[in-house]
Amino acid sequence: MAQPETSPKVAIIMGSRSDWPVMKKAAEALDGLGVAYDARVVSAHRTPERMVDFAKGAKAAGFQVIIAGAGGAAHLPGMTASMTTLPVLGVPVPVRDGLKGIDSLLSIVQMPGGIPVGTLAVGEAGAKNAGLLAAQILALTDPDLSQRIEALRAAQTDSVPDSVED
Ligand code: RP5
Repeated sequence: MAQPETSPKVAIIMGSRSDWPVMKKAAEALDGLGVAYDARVVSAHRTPERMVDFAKGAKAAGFQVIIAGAGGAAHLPGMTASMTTLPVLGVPVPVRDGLKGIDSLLSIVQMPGGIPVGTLAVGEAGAKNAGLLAAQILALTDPDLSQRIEALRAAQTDSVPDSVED
């Protein structure tokens, strides 16, 4: 008999509470597919020890995918990826008084070879896609989840009208 899940397989971490309005799109995508997650604030520069503890312990804690969002000089995804071999999906968050997310994007996407971060689009679309991509990774070994993703794709296709007006 299948054992009940004891811990979520997806971690959503972000550098600040101010990232949550964007990062909750990842959470909503996971909610829509029935995938449990843990969301928490882990700052690379304000709480560096919390980041190290999280990243080094993530695999033992049962996580299989990490979604990491940060803005500005966005070290969190890359630093987290350097301390775990779990896949890390990076979401560039646009910050107020920042460079509209270009700063975050370049900080996250330009990882030197050897420590990969799968970087998504800037902002809400990137966060949503990070949630969907995390689910697709888990679905490689979860046929029921794979079917839910197929159904979501089909519903999305069906929702697109072919006419330009009602
Ligand atoms: C980054 O600094 C966070 O990821 C956030 O995007 C940005 C601004 O943080 P707050 O000043 O709003 O806390 O570390």
